[in-house]
Amino acid sequence: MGDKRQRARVQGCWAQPRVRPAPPKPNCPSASGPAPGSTSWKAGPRTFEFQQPSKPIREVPPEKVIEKSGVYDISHGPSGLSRLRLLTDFLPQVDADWMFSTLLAELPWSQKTNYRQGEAYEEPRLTCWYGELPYTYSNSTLQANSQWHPVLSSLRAAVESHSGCSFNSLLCNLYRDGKDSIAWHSDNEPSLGPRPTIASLSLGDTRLFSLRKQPAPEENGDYTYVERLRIPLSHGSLLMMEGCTQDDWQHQVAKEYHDRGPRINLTFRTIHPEP
Ligand SMILES: O=C(O)CCC(=O)C(=O)O
Repeated sequence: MGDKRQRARVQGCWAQPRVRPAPPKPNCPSASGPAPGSTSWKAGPRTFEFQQPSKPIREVPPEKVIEKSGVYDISHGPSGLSRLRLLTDFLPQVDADWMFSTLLAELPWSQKTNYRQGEAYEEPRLTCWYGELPYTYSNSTLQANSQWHPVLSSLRAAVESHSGCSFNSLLCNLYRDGKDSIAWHSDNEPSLGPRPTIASLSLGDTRLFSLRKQPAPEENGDYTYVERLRIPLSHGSLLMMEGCTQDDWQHQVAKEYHDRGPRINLTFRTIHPEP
């Protein structure tokens, strides 16, 4: 095959002489050409001058994911060390299974009403509280309740012996489906005392537990550039939040827009009498 013919085949068609087609005529002159009477269009090739941005370009830090058991020092300031400990298989699967169905059926779940700027709203989840003292957050109080369910007492003993910490109270959360959630917050009520250790045990469907660092004062409450972490909390896992985690970070369980089954979260805490 002649060289010319082969070249034309390779190009995918029987090539015509290579004449560049005329650009299509604009159907909206004002959008693609100069305004009538404008002179700048005729002034010759346009030049672009690089302008140094007045502010340095800031990158949003990529979200980190913690999935494996381990000890994670997530920050060293400004208040001090913030540490997480994750144990994905704290409970054997068979125990996690029967404990989940027992607690789902037998705990006195109810929906709490909170107040923000004097306005009442229902929490998007169910809760119940155990402890000798009441617990107040979001301007409403869960009354003291010393009638610990036997499964909760045995879980408290297991968490205490694993962690070496003691806990006198327990907040139970039930997320009925993916639409139930808990918004960004820190567990920093005065009754929890300084630098509280909180042990969070999960049963049921996996939900994403997110953390975001508190912004520096000069950010004026803008969380755009803060560090973020995501931890899928699975059936039978234990997450300990320690040190300054409640001072320097917030956490949430966001709504999820795909099918999620029920999940129970047990957060063991120590409550101190308020002055
Ligand atoms: O459900 C969870 O994993 C988090 C619960 C929580 O943030 C809380 O009880 O303060």
